[in-house]
Amino acid sequence: MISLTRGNIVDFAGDAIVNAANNSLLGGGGVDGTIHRAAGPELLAECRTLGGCPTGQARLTQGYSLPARYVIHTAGPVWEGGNHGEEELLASCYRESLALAERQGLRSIAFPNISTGVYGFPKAAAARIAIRTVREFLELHPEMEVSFLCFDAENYAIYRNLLARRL
Ligand code: AR6
Repeated sequence: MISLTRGNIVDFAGDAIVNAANNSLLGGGGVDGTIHRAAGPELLAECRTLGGCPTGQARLTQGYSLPARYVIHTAGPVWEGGNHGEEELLASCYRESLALAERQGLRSIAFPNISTGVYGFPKAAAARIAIRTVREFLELHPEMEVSFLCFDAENYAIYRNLLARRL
């Protein structure tokens, strides 16, 4: 099942939220900074033990002070014009995050719009990749509940239109 919500991902009270992190996993701005502030300093302490995360892959931590039980950290691609494997790397972020959740027995998971902030990925293209990749995964794992958690109005409108049109 796919749902769409406009809001702040740190308020999501399901099994896991996904963090749009960087390769260091040591925090940053945007949604990453908000998640670290809301989770508390234990999150950074656990992230320090992980040794980073290659672009397109995902790592699991506890959620600490967050309502969500776990955080799945994924490093999205920086948009460099589209000819540097950005689309496949972004799809990989969604696929690897879902696979990690499924291996852990987590059912409800919320995604932010990975790479569409500081990393500059065009929002409509990113949304199409996110929706397609999640739908493909849900065909094999229909028990999973995936929320797209849009913070900004532009992303929310893009997702609402794409999900309604099944494109
Ligand atoms: N809840 C949900 N979505 C949010 C929130 C929030 N609280 N805050 C922002 N967004 P960005 P990136 C949306 O820049 O492009 C960090 O410094 C925002 O509107 O957070 O993947 C990391 O450490 C946008 O649509 O992530 C990395 O260095 C989306 O989250 C770098 O930024 C992603 O924006 C990652 O850049």
